[in-house]
Amino acid sequence: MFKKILIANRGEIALRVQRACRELGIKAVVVYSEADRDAKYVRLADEAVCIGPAPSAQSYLNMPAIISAAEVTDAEAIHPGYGFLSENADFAERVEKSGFVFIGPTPESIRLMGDKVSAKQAMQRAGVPTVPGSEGALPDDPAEIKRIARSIGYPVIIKAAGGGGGRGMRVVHTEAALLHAVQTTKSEAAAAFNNPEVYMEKFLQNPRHIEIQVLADQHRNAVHLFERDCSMQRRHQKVIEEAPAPGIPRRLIERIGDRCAAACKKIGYRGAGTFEFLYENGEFYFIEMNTRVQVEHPVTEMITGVDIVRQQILIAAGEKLPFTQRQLQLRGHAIECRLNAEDPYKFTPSPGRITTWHAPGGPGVRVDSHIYSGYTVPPNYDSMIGKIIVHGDTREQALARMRGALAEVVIEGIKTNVPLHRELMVDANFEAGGTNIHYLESWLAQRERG
Ligand code: MV4
Repeated sequence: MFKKILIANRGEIALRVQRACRELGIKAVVVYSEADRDAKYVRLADEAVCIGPAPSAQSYLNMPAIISAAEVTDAEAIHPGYGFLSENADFAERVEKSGFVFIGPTPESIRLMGDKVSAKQAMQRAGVPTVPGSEGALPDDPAEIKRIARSIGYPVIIKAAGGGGGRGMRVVHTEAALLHAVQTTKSEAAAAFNNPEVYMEKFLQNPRHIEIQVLADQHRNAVHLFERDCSMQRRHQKVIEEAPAPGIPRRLIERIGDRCAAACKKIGYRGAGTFEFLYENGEFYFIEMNTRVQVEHPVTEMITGVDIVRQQILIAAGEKLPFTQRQLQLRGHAIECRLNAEDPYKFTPSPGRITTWHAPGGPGVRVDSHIYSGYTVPPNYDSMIGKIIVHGDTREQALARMRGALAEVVIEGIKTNVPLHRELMVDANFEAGGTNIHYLESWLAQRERG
């Protein structure tokens, strides 16, 4: 097993990874920017290395600085967390070329999934159902593009191969708008991703966003850890996640989960990963795969009892998965509310000093956060400052526990989205379960109108 791991991230996930290291008896090195100098997890770490000034480009995205920090501290492996360099194939490659273990998939897997056209083709070949669309990237011939759109049927969506997570896409409702949309998406993609390739899909109008968590070791074992429902989002930022997904037949999840695990084996995937699907009218359609640990991994940990970050580390060290698919059982229901330092209804960031913080607690309540009374939220990074996760025997119990947890929270000095969460937890449609990806934005618009 590793003796020392470097954590190439910040905030709550840096703390989360550090906790997993401690439990495994592994020393944790954190890297930090000048803006994170006073963070509690920096002090808690066995060693800490300042890697640059506040802007991410000069710190958390600074590959040579991070690799040098691993060298000077004698770390053996690097955990990238989420965001930043976590899905950067070149970084994974440089980590391994420098003699460290990258705690994640191979650079080849990251590259395969980073290109959404190759990802979709690989999944199709592996038997994972995908959204009907173009076979690979769109050709240049305008007549051919029109023919493809006609065969799919309008509305269609044009997506950049280099995009993902909502970047570089355009919906097209009529043939009259098609070629211009393709051209615009291509030039934006060339500028943003240095890759002009685009592909076309049938546009699904009211889907839910359901994702499947997988774990695969380096010995051809792969399992799925069931699903998460991440439909409650605004502008591609998830706000609430839960597991299991309300109202989706278990046999359907088992079937799609088995396909995902089989696909992992087929492509030689290793580590934790997430298959993103759109779910509409009882059907699953693969859209993208994330090759990192995700923000919402705790809801899966709560319903399975599996420590996903611990497993990432063990897999990277070459160990076998300690359970089979059959040994994994779904237990109860979990809900996560993301805590953001922002105006709860206008969503403008609200960095600054947290004067008071009282965390909620009690049975089935978990708080993953690095904040404390007196902590200053820097203005340089994402506004997420933590997560409240609850577990219950039933969805009703989980909901009751989340309402209780949110009622207990005291956070003063900055604005947070806690008031928004309190409202959503008593919303009749959320309570009923199964709302789609557009629900939150229409709820907010409705609320605005009064
Ligand atoms: C789609 C779609 C409808 N039809 N693809 C947005 C993020 C990226 N991961 C894929 N996205 C979508 N792809 C087809 N063929 C609708 C979305 C979408 C969406 C997906 C998941 C969660 C939130 C979303 C919000 C708007 C659009």
